[in-house]
Amino acid sequence: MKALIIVDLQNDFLPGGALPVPHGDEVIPVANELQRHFELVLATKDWHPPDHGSFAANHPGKKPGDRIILNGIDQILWPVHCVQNTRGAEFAPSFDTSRIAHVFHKGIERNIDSYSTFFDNAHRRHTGLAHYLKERSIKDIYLLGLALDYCVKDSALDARQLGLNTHVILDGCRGIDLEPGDIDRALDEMKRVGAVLLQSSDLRDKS
Ligand code: VGL
Ligand code: ZN
Repeated sequence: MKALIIVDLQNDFLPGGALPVPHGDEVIPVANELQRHFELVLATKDWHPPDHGSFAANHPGKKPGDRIILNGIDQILWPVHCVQNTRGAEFAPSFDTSRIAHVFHKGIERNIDSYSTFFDNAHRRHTGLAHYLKERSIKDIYLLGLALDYCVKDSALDARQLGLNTHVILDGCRGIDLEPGDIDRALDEMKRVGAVLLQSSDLRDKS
């Protein structure tokens, strides 16, 4: 069986949100339409406590985009975003969530960020997704969502390390490009580890 994993389609990552991914809203119709090609649909949420260490506001004198060492690990500082149980952390209203079997949460611990939907950035804690897939003998995953150069990329890299056949649906993703070229570098990195990059039309033609 193959699983569709929809990454972080939350208000704060959409235009008008706290950490908007440019054109992030354009992936919602793709996410909605593609679900019927999959028996299993999973989703993730960035889900931070208010005192999360990735927020610039929690480091006096720092601003979004600055880099610090957080708990021994390189960390980019972001605006306050996706705070647990706030509107910014909710799924986008136009995102069809009716077929989502399970939502995996990440970024819950104050002292460590988590871009990947599998592990935190130090690879110490897992979200439960790897175990969930293994229990169901799912080896083929299809990722889409936000942001291509952070959460989608890191999820694809971890998925490859776990030995999963990993596909990234490019027209279902948008990136931040904090440093110009970040998106292109993310595509190169994912290709290098053997992730398959494709378009949603490739899936529609087949089923
Ligand atoms: C993400 C930046 C900060 C993501 C999460 O999900 O791509 N990016 N937190
Ligand atoms: Zn975050």
